[in-house]
Amino acid sequence: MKVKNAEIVISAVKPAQYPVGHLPEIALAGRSNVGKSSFINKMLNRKNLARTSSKPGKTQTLNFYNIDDILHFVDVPGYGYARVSKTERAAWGKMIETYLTNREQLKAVVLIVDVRHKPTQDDVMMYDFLKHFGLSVIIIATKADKIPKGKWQKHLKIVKETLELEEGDEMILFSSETAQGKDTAWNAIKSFL
Ligand SMILES: Nc1nc2c(ncn2[C@@H]2O[C@H](COP(=O)(O)OP(=O)(O)OP(=O)(O)O)[C@@H](O)[C@H]2O)c(=O)[nH]1
Ligand SMILES: [Mg+2]
Repeated sequence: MKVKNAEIVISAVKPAQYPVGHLPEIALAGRSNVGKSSFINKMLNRKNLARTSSKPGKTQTLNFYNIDDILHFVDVPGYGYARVSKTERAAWGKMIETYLTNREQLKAVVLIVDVRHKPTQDDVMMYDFLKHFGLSVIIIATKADKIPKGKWQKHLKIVKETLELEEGDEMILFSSETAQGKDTAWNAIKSFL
């Protein structure tokens, strides 16, 4: 997909702030610092549209990006960041849950995991949560550039087995450094629009 225009529409914390209209939405979920915002930037060929950081917890709101008036990407704050208070975590949970479970425009969730590591308990919980609510899921195993090619298959197998990936849920090896997997990811996303 050749993206011409991509721009932030709004940073929302509650439904009243979500964009109006009927553009289909694809949400990005995953552990804090896993590379959600980097994924968005790479998919859009933009360096820093979605703000990234080497420190976890950069994205704190639901950030809606309009892509050529065809779809919205929704950057979701990451989970599993230890240095937030219980109260903050509860508010976070409520905000994400409200969005993921009530948004008619939401067509699929891209769940991003780090291909180098076995998915965490939080990753498994998120996957189960998404499936429980009947959402379509695309798994992106990112940071492929950080492990040698010879180890990719072994790591993908661990991701698949740990998440207990359901038949039909696509898993795509990706890198925001090299753009590996970008076309495959776009095809997967387009199949849900
Ligand atoms: N080598 C490599 N580094 C990556 C890749 N994707 C992300 N990173 C790095 O990982 C760090 C976190 O990336 P972000 O995109 O900000 O992660 P995030 O999931 O949006 O994080 P939060 O907003 O805090 O939840 C940054 O330092 C990125 O440069 C990748 O595919 N390869
Ligand atoms: Mg982010």
